[in-house]
Amino acid sequence: MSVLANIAELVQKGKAQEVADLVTQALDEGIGPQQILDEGLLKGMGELGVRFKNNEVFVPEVLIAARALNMGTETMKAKLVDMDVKSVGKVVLATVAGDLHDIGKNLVKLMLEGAGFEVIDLGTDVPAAKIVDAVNEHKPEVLALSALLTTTMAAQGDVIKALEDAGVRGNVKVIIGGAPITEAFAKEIGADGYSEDASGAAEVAKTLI
Ligand code: B1M
Repeated sequence: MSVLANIAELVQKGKAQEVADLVTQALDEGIGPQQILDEGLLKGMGELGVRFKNNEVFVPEVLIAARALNMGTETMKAKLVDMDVKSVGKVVLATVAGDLHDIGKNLVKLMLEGAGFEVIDLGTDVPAAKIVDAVNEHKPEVLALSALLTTTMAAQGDVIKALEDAGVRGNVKVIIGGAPITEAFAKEIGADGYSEDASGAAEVAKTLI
């Protein structure tokens, strides 16, 4: 089995340390971080996602796999993030209220950092009021919001409304993303930008500032 196929399988089994070791091995073999992500880490999570949908695995297995995946991306962080890059701007990043999914958000963070942004990560399940407070405190050029559930995507609109109510909407560009999000939805709620993937989010952020 190839090292990437092995990574995909071990993510599904939640073997965090083995995943980290194999990511290091893959990097040593000269495989690029993007390929390790797409054909190893995310492939594994994608396959597990199908089994999750079919009720073949349940929340605990998916959580353990998520931890393994995050350890894999952490192992690649140094490769994905050029530490010498001068900060091109500040981004406040969050997964919106009611939503605990953080793998996509963490990838967005890595890509933004790789593009030279300083990222203030508020975590998951972040209420709109807390996001407005962070915008006021940190004065970022960009606010990046992630949502993975059809039941939480509306919370991205709530954040924009809260920024308007606080009189600070004009101070920050808002970009949104996540599996159920579309360009049309971004327009509908008045976001400034949308991307379907993490590297696109960094590109959109750059064009907005
Ligand atoms: Co959840 N979950 N989950 N889950 N989970 C999904 C999303 C689901 C599609 C599974 C399914 O049924 N097929 C489904 C949503 C259905 C829907 O709303 N339409 C679902 C459900 C229903 C649930 C629960 C309700 C299950 C339950 O309890 N009954 C529950 C909700 C909890 C909550 O949030 N309140 C739940 C819980 C969980 C876990 C906690 C077990 C775990 C999360 C662990 C964690 O994140 N630390 C989990 C996981 C892992 C998944 C799946 C399997 C994988 C998601 C993932 O991380 N994908 C997922 C099924 C699937 O997607 N195949 C599923 C990899 C990640 C890289 O992709 O986050 O989409 P993603 O990010 C992408 C893009 O979307 C984009 O960039 C990334 C790629 O480059 N992107 C952005 C993301 N944010 C962006 C922001 C941007 C731009 C791009 O700009 C700012």
